[in-house]
Amino acid sequence: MFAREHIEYKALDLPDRADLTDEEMLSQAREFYDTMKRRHTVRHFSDRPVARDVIEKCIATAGTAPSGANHQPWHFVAISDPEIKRQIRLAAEEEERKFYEGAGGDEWLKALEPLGTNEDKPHLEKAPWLIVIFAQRWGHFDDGTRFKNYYVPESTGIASGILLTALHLAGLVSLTHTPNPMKFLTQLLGRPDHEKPIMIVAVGHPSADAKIPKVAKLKKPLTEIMTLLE
Ligand code: IYR
Repeated sequence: MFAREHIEYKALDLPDRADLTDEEMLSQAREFYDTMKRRHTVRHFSDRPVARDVIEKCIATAGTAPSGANHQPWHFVAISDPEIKRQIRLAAEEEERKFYEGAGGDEWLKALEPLGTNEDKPHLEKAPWLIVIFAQRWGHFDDGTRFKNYYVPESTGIASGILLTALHLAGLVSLTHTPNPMKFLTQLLGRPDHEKPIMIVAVGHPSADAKIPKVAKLKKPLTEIMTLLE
């Protein structure tokens, strides 16, 4: 499908990828950690709008993610249309109602208690943008025949992480929302059947009285998430 040609990494015009000293590297790594430590999932949005160009650039950034065989098995639908947002909210709240009324199961519902979430999802209308991320189970050649995609959840997961990072660096807040089941998004947004909706990312600015759950500040210490074998 793709010609087996290569280009020299060194020949790419990447001046800011020049060799860093160990100190510079550590300082860059620290700076980025401090930036990312300030990312929080926010559920309360103001109605301050966000320019479409910003959303487009953040999605383009997500599209730089690595993927299985470089098939880039993702599609992003960016919605600011109030009527479509309203329809998504209504459909999501219908699914969430069943979930919180018991379909989620005791263990799951208990795990969510500290977050204080419920079936009301006003942010799906309030946030100026919703980005719905789809994973493509397979791709199509120009002649319409199918090819298989590889590591689809991993690839779309990485792209989603890069999207959240790009939004944060653009000064925005986001909320990853995963109504269960999410199939209604395929129909509502007119996407093909081979695409699986994986999450809705609500994007915007926090409201003046936005709150985050206290537990969200508790990240596991490095010693717990890392094993060092030197
Ligand atoms: N989809 C539900 C439930 C929910 C599930 C998880 I896992 C969360 O981290 C938060 C919520 C909802 O959005 O309310």
